[in-house]
Amino acid sequence: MPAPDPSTQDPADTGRYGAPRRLWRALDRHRPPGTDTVTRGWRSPLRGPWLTSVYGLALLVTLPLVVVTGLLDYAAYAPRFGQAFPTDVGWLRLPYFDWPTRPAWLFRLTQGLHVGLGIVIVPVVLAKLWSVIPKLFDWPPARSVAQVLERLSLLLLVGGILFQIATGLLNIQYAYVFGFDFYTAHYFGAWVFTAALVVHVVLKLPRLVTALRSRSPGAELRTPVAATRPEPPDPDGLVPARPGPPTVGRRGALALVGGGSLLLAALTVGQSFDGPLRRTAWLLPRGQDPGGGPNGFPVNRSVAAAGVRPEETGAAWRLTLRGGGTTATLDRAALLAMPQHTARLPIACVEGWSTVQTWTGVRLRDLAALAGVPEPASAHVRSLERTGLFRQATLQGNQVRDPDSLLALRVNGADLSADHGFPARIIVPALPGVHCTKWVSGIDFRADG
Ligand SMILES: Nc1nc2c(c(=O)[nH]1)N[C@H]1C(S)=C(S)[C@@H](COP(=O)(O)O)O[C@H]1N2
Ligand SMILES: [Mo]
Repeated sequence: MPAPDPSTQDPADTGRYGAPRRLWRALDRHRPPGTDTVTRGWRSPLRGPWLTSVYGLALLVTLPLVVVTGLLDYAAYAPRFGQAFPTDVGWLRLPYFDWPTRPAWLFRLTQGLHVGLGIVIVPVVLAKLWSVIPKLFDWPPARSVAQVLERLSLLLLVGGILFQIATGLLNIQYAYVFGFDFYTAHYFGAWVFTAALVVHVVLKLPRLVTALRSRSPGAELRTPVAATRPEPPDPDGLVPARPGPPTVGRRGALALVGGGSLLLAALTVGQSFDGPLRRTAWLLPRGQDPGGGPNGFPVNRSVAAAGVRPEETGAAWRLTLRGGGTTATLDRAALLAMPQHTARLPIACVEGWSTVQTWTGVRLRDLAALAGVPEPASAHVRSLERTGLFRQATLQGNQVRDPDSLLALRVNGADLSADHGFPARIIVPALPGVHCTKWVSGIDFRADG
């Protein structure tokens, strides 16, 4: 081992924290081979605090919305009935509240924003990571306790967002390729990511403000490629030491990222609309043409996939209503003989797609009265399905009592198709699609919650 070079000796190396300091210095001199070649290759003159902060600002505005709408989607499942996924979240439990039935498009909005924004921010997230990637190779890897903690929070932040995006995108493609439960992973992943995000924002907000003030966006958007200059060297080392010539200006970089987001939006929003627009959602499984006619809208789980047999939904089908000590059994003719109510309501699936249709059937509150529970506090709905997570659901009192809450028998003037839940299905304003149970076989009304 060569003798220490006196010119690099620091007086502090002999002090109280001399040993750790000497260790960092040794690390500093022994950067893993190759990493400096890699970082030296990153010479984009665009990298710098301003551009990083512009992407950061875009995420600072959108990410809280994605997080909050995601948590609202969870709350909409009525976790107090033990039917949200994951069921047991320990002390990460959200306060219980009754999910409202108004506005009827509430869940359509929250799930649409969560999934839609989650898709649209992907180019911004990638651009933001690109803008800071040299920091990943910072050497020595640990300079101080504060720096180690900051890097750990960044690991959770970057790992967290990539994990949430990857699992979310796979889930809406119905690609369950991971070996774990999506809901559990996405829920806990969300909390890890959110905690890291809060730390990151607290640490970096002052720098974001300074960086954004350092350049005029208007001037930046007017600067041609040839006139693009690197930002002045910054304390974080985002600006490369030896910047290369610009191949694209900041305007071009922002246009590329913004254009990418717009393109993703254009190829996905269609899933939230009916008519020809739905077919523009090329990137999504529910963007395909659902066929025409009164039952021509997307099917989540077909009758065949659910294992419900034709003989169970035919003349032999009966609806069993239970409640205040009585049991009522009705066939479809008896239901059709009751007062019919029509409502135009959405089905909104937590996986992002939604549709609005005109449903006709019997009010749930009329069925509750028939079962001897005129003031229901909850209702448990069963279907003919024997297995599957969504073969049953519990509805809150306000969801049973809403005048538009139906056991639907018909849609758009025609009988429900087998795939849409014939002989009868649940439709409730603002209820998550998963709880709009198809092929209903029985409802238990409870007066006490
Ligand atoms: N019995 C039963 N009902 C069900 C489901 C199911 O798997 N089984 N899927 C639910 C889900 S997740 C959604 S989004 C809606 C979709 O209704 P649709 O297939 O009529 O569009 O049905 C709900 N009803
Ligand atoms: Mo769904």
